[in-house]
Amino acid sequence: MNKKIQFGLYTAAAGLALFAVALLGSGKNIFAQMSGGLGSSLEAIIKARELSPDDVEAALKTFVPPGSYDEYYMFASGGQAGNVEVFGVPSMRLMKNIPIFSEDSWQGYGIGDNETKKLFAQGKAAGMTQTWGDVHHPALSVTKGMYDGQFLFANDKANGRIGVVDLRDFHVKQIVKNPLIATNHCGAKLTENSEYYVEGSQFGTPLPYTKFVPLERYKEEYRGLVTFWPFNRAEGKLEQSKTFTIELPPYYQDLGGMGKQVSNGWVFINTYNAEMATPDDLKGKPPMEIAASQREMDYLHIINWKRAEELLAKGQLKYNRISGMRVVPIAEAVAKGILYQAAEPKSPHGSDVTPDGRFITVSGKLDPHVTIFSFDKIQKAIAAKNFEGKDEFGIPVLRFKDVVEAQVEVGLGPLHTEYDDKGYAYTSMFLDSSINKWSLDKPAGGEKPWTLLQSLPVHYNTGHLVVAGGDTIKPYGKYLVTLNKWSLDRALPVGPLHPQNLQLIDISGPTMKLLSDTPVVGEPHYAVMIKADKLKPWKAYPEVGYSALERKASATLTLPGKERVERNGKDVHVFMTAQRSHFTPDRIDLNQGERVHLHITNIERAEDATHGFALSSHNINLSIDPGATVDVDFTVDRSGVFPFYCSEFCSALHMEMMGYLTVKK
Ligand code: K7E
Ligand code: CUA
Repeated sequence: MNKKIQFGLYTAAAGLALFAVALLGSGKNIFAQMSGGLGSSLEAIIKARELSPDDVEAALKTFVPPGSYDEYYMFASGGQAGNVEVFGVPSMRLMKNIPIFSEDSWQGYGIGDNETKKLFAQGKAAGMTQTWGDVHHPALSVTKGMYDGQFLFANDKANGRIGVVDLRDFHVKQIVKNPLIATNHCGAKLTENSEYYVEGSQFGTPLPYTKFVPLERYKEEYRGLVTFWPFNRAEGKLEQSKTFTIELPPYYQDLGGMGKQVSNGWVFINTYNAEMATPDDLKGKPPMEIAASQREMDYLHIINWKRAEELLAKGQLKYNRISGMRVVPIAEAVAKGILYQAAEPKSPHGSDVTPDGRFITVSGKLDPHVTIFSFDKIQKAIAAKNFEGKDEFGIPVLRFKDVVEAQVEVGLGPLHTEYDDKGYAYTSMFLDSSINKWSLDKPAGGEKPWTLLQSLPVHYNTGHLVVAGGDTIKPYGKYLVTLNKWSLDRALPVGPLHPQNLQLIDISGPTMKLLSDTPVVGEPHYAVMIKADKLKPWKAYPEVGYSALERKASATLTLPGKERVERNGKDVHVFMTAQRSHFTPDRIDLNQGERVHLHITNIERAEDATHGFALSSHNINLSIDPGATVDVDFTVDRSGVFPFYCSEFCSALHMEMMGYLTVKK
């Protein structure tokens, strides 16, 4: 549309919008200041910036005035960057990076400190320390099916690991490695009260993956699995010794939907590559992407984890110990009524349970439909033992027509589905580059059930999408963010590697409306959005040097006046404090070959008074929050004079906050 005509149309629409804002505003009379509607200066800005009525409306809906807060936190996976990024919604301002599997020198994460070394050591894969990860699915802890704002979990698909973040300080508390599998994917879901974190494998491997078995024995000896990790909330830890694992066929496990409410106790994991194709193109095998897409149907695993838990507790479930993990064989899971399957359309992705737990939506990447399974029908078919047969592993397969409630033709490349608070579903369409809204069985607006209602173009190639609270039993609705894989022309060019693109969409009305674009770095997969008031992060560690977190603070805490250097043979312990604008001690004299243990306590109590500790030429940078103690051990193996300084601009005399570490040959 011609911008001038648009501008003409503008006055009515935006005038109304502003009027609404004025009415809703907290008593501030915007109108009075605008003398007769819009105000000439506002009109001039709109004209100069060539804004359309929709642009102005979007701006009004997303603008968060300086000093004001956003309504929601969004935690978005950073993909190969190995982190989770924290955004405010609706402004989409980036507020924090939470490094989990990768280093972050700003936060001194993995840049010399002992705590990260310990975390990375917990997360070794095949005996090797990994300093990156591929985060796909962040998940928030839940209580009675609702986000409680206490913990954040994230999986590392590349190395089969899980990180646990404490949302009191936004620090990683634990990284666990599943010793059975190389890669994971469908985890990132918690049971209704965070009893378990549920981790599913991705690519089939021998169990454990560190055992060599040739690919020729794929069907016989390769397997997938689902591991249930009990979560000890008081400790903030997943307990490896209490896990149980159910062995699954070596189809590629994709995504898991946790049962909710009526279906609590069950998990639904879709799979692809039911063909069990393995790659070998130089020997003329068909390409994997073709070989793994031959069959019309794949399998949805339907797992009664509650029953497995109960039988285990009673000693009535047989398992093998593999790499210290309790692994229930497929045959045992089938015999005890724990594992079933349903046929599902070709190459599915997404397995998303509705908030009431009655339906499970699965998207066929190569099928233009989303398929909605009915939990009730699944239960009835299981009770009636109404199976069409078994798969190659003896797992009963439910008849597709017996368990499907509906199929909605949504278009090309459906991936993930989330739900709002009004009976609608939203599916991300990778190939069509759109978000498609459709009705569940009882849409609030009275539309026909199971019907496509709107397709909103997004830019471009959406992967996941998130509705505020979309993963809970009572979504908040209101906003949806689509996490797009390609940005193409949506941001200033920055070289051949483009940013990814997050787009904020208003879903509060009968039709979806695009509000904003936010280019981001790192590939976003899933994200979760929680009401801001659910989080109560600490402003400083509760007591100087002591926190509930494992910082060994009590052992190495240094209080003012107690600073000292203790020598014990070649070990030199330096108990140091940091306070605006001084390190005490600020001179450390060492001999080459000595082993230094720095214990630095930030004795500030003031909010935001973080100090850094950068030591030249030693690959060390620490970030020491108020009240925290950070430890670092290293051997001085080179002589020289090495200044250290505070790397956080903390005060007017910050530049003077420094010292020397000297090493005599
Ligand atoms: Cu669709 Cu790993 Cu959740 Cu990415 S997965 S998009
Ligand atoms: Cu402390 Cu700068």
